[in-house]
Amino acid sequence: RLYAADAALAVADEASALPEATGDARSFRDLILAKLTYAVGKDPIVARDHDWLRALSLALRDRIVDRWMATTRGVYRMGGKRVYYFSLEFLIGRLLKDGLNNMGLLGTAREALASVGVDLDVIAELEADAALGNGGLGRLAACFMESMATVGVPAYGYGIRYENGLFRQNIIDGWQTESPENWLAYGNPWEFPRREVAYEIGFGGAVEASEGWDGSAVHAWKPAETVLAVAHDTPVVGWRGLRVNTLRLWSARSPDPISLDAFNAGDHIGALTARTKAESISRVLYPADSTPAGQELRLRQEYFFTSASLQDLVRRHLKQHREIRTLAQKAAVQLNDTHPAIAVAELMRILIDIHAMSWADAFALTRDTISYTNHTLLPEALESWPVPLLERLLPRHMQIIYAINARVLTEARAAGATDAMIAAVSIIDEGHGRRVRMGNLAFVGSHKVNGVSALHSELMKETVFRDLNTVFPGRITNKTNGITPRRWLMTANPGLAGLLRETIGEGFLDDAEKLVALEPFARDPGFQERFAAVKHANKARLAKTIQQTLGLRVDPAALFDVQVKRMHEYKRQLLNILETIALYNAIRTHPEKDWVPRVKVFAGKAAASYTSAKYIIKLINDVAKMVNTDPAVRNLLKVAFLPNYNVSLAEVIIPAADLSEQISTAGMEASGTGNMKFALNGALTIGTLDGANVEMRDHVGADNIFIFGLTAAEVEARRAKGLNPRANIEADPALAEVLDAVGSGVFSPADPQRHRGTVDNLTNSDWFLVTDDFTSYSAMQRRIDALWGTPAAWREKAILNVARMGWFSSDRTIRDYSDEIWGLPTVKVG
Ligand code: T68
Repeated sequence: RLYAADAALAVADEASALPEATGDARSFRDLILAKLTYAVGKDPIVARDHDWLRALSLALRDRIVDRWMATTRGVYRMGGKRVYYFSLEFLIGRLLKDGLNNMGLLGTAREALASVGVDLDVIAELEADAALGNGGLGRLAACFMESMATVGVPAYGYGIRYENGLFRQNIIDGWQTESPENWLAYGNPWEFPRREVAYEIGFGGAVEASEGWDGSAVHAWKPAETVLAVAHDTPVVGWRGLRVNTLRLWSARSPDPISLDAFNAGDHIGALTARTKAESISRVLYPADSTPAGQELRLRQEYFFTSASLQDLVRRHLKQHREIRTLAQKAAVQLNDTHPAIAVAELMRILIDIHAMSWADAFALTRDTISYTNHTLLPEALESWPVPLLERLLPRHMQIIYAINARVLTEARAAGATDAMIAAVSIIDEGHGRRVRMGNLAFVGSHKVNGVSALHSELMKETVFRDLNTVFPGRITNKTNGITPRRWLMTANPGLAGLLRETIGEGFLDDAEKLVALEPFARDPGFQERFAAVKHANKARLAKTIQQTLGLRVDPAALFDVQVKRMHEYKRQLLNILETIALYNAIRTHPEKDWVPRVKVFAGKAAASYTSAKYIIKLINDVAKMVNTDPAVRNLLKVAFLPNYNVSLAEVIIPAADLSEQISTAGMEASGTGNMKFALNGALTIGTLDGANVEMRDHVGADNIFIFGLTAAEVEARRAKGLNPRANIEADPALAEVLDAVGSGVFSPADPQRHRGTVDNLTNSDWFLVTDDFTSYSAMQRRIDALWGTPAAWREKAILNVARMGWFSSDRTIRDYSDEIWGLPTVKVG
């Protein structure tokens, strides 16, 4: 381990010993102009903003590439272990500003462009937002990639280069509609296509068994179809540009671009069908979070990128180390959820069928190499595939899965497992027409299995993996999520980052936990003023965005109360909008009271097929329409639903929030990461004791976070005993009034029945306990109003949140993975 730590340091030294050209605006301007001329092919006189963006990106990329090669060379030379992060999603967003910031070139680039009359902020807005992910899981992968480069973990991210990422959300007459988002329309300056790095991925066909030299069975899979996986590499720059890792995304190609026989026979369309089918694998990201797609194309995507990535890393390992048996010492494969869980069977196939390893050796090596992160407990979200589908698409893998299962069940039986336990730990679910449980496959094929917050990891042991945890005690561990402070503080909130630097110096830039140095300033009136001024400027910027996109004027002096995240019933945007209606009613009934002006900001996408979530979007927009034009509320309340939530919009919204809504039904949000972004940017949180909110309370202090509602244990108890939403509604007249209004069409006069279903569902079942938590949520909101009336007290809490959120840096998370799962050293930054 010491050896490897030295190696990482040597890599950093080599990188920083490169010729230093940073900080020189004139030479950087010359580089931009050279790119504009020779790579973009434009004369500066006629260049448009997009041309400048491309030229700047290519100039920055040159600087990054120097560090990239130094890192890659250094890692190779030292011969240490690499991490391979397997994820079907990388929600990276824009890369320009973050890249400039990490390379120390933000000021340089701004100055260089200004000298040719170009505004960096204007062109940076033109960059496409790479939305190769749905939500938290995909964004976590992006934060991890940046942190691994920062703390010196040599890593490859492996995923799919979707031509169309997450859909664009349009709001038409208050309803969500979806259209494709074409992020590659203007090309992608960050990626390097590697046509020569291509692997064959097989599907279907049959397995031929023969006798090996020693009489053992030898299996050869003869796939019926082959698709090519072609690599596209994007450099990922760590903080201060000291190390640069690689994000390698696979694109699907057909080995035969056209069937000439069919073409010559006159079937011009049919000549292309094989190609279209092959290439459809990397066409589009599945837009459902928390529900498995369940379709064959999805399974093809999963196997496609998993197989390509394993082939690639095994090839790299053999080229460097010659010996397959040392794989686990040199490679750590982290599975981001079960989407790549087929890796367990694929690695076994590679080791046994291709490298002639014995079953026992292969399984030990596989388990030592792989580990798995779980992101959800929702039973409906756990992936499983019908046995016949797997058998048809991946016949050899199905055999291997059966064989793994047989051994696991024998082991469990020997350890004293009952029939019920055997049924629960089995990879094959016999209850629902024989399906392969990908979570169980990932679990048994991993040396460590982790949850993403302390609460979630504990609940994993009690629920989904209860019996597996008994058979394999100690395998489950916790790794609380984190966020990268480079993107979510420095780049997104330069005003706050600048103020912090002036106040506590630069230390926090390298180590977010040094933000605690801010604590002594929490009550300092001078500092509070400056802190509030930064927040106000961020709110003015968001107000401008709201005005431009919705034509709605909001006052930056009002309390900005924000809920932005995927639309999901368990996240309870419905609780928020119902309470908003209650507030609206109260303001109208008691106009004489001294109300706190609030702006309710919502944003988030619903899966296209998730009807009830789409109705919640519509309800928010129906309420907005009425409230925003009602003179009776006198600007005391505004409701804004911002369309097309993505990383770039988050970067504008989060720094402008006063209040962060993290109000999921306790026990259902695995961690949350938006919660961390808001608090780091000085918003106070109203939240349940769910996911990482629990640990946030521990860190910021119970006085500095607004916790309400039932605990996870209480939720479980109420569900067990039977929910009683009617009683809850009867007990709270304000809630009854709200539901009456919504159900009878007060907010949808043209279609009074529109929200009847939503209200009926709440009244009759209320699985997410909206009516159970409504009263305490509402009461907490009024306490928040009261605090807002004392700005000094509010600001003190907000500042303490910033000071105490450093632990939630993804650098800390990555160090934890490195120490306890990957067995890798990390380096200090700075
Ligand atoms: C999220 N999961 C968790 N899933 O909901 C969140 N799912 O609590 C946690 O903070 C975050 O993961 C990171 O750990 C997701 O975002 C998905 O996006 C998803 C996508 C496809 C299929 C299933």
